[in-house]
Amino acid sequence: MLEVAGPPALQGFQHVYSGKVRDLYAPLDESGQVSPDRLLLVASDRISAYDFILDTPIPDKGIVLTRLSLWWFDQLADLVPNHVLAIDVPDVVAGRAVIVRRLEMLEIEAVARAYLTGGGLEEYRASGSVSGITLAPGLVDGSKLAPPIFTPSTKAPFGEHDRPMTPPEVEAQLGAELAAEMSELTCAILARGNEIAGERGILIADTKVEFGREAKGSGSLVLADEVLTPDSSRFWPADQWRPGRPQPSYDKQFVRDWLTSPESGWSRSSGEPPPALPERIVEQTRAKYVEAYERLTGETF
Ligand code: Q0Z
Repeated sequence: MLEVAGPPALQGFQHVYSGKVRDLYAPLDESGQVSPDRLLLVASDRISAYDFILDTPIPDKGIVLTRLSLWWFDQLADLVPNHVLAIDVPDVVAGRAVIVRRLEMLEIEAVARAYLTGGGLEEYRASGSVSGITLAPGLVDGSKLAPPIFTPSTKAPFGEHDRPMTPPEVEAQLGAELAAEMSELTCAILARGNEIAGERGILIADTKVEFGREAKGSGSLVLADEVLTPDSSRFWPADQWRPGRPQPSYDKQFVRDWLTSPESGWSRSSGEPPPALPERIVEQTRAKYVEAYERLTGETF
């Protein structure tokens, strides 16, 4: 079995866990003990499409997304505290890693939707509602939902899909007070995100955030993980938004179009992993990540 390079060994850190595109490490102290209160979160250049991790990395993607998350944490600082402690990290992961506060994570994917698509659209078509919220009739793929709605899901084991949760399920797990706080914060984060992104030609259809707490069973919510990146959110080019059809993806459209074109020789239904991307598609995709970063932040990458 051919495997892509695993997470790099980092001097002074112990590898804890790898997700699809990011790696988690625990800092070691002078005596080699694992730090109980900090983690190192590393964003790789890996990219996923159609539920596969592609063999071809996108150069600088990890840096771009890390810098974008850090920028959003600042934009959201008056709404919610976050887990970031420091950005002085080992040279091999410079720019694409952050030292974060180790939190007690809540086992719920906090999702908010400002536009209807994907799993939310499927649920609406089947039942007229999403996560227990009845929506107006006649909505289509890409319809705007104002204000955004909270559509939480269970954290599925690696490789499985998350399952939608109803409000009573969330309340049973968190209690009414924390459930309300999670719902309000998640929607406020997406609303703030769209206020800012909308002025800069980008719509954020939906987003997934993760929350933790300082200590188990106590304290209010802290925003963890990444925030409002193209990996955790659907970014759409605002000038191409046409409700009633699938919207083009800001970041992944070149990858999707090439993979589903005859040129790739790949079929989504084949069960085969997708082929390596041509250099042209890699370059176009890298440019879209950089463009999103530059448009949103107003900074040059
Ligand atoms: C995040 C994940 C992965 C990246 C655990 N501040 C925190 N405290 C405790 N746990 C986490 C965080 Cl961010 C935490 N994840 C998801 C997995 C790479 C993020 F492999 N898991």
